[in-house]
Amino acid sequence: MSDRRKFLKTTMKGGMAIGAASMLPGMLESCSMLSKPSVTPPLFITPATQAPLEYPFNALEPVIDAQTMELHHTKHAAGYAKNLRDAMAAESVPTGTSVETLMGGISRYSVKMRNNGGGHYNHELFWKCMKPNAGSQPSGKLLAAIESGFNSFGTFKSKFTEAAITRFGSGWAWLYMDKNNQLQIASTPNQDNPLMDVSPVKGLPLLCLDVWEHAYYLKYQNRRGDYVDNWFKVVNWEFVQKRFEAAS
Ligand code: MN3
Repeated sequence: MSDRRKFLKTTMKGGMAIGAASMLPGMLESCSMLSKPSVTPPLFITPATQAPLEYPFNALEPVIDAQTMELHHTKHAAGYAKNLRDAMAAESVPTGTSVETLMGGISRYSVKMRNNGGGHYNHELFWKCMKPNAGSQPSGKLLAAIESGFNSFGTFKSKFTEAAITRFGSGWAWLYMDKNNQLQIASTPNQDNPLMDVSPVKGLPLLCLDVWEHAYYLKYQNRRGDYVDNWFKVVNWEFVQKRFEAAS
């Protein structure tokens, strides 16, 4: 059974198990949307709790300092996860509902759900997109797709950097796959992401970069460009590549 079918089956079981007839139209809509390749969540499905960080807080030094990582993971991101669970309880969303499902129908929920659901999802993906001693660029099918979509890895890097540094205020930069399985670069404001039905850019996020000041201010202060340049040294291209291959 493909991951997508497994995911849909699990989602539907979750929807049926609670017996809440009022949830079904929403679940069904989400499911039909999730059946498109652009939003199939490959490799993992995000619950409303934080996964353990796969490396120590100081592992990404000197690119990201330990204090920033610790505050970011245990305060900022933990706050989004908690507020998301509170919103899910207040708005009667079954606790087993994946965050991906929630994102696809986020327009039906509160601003609190949108901000904290996005905040939680984006950070869970962000931690996985980084690792210590990372390789400098992707390889295999992902590299080929980047070269065909953006001409070269260098051009991809400049475009992604531009998306990250020109995002006014707080937000995220993305490499994502659109509904035609094409790679795209975009940025979103606040904690929005391409899985959200309210987002003007839609698709499956493959790689994300947090450009909120809390992600870099202690070390880089106002120098977001330096943070973005250095961040490429810790991108976990193996993870992004596996995610890409699972989705395409
Ligand atoms: Mn953040």
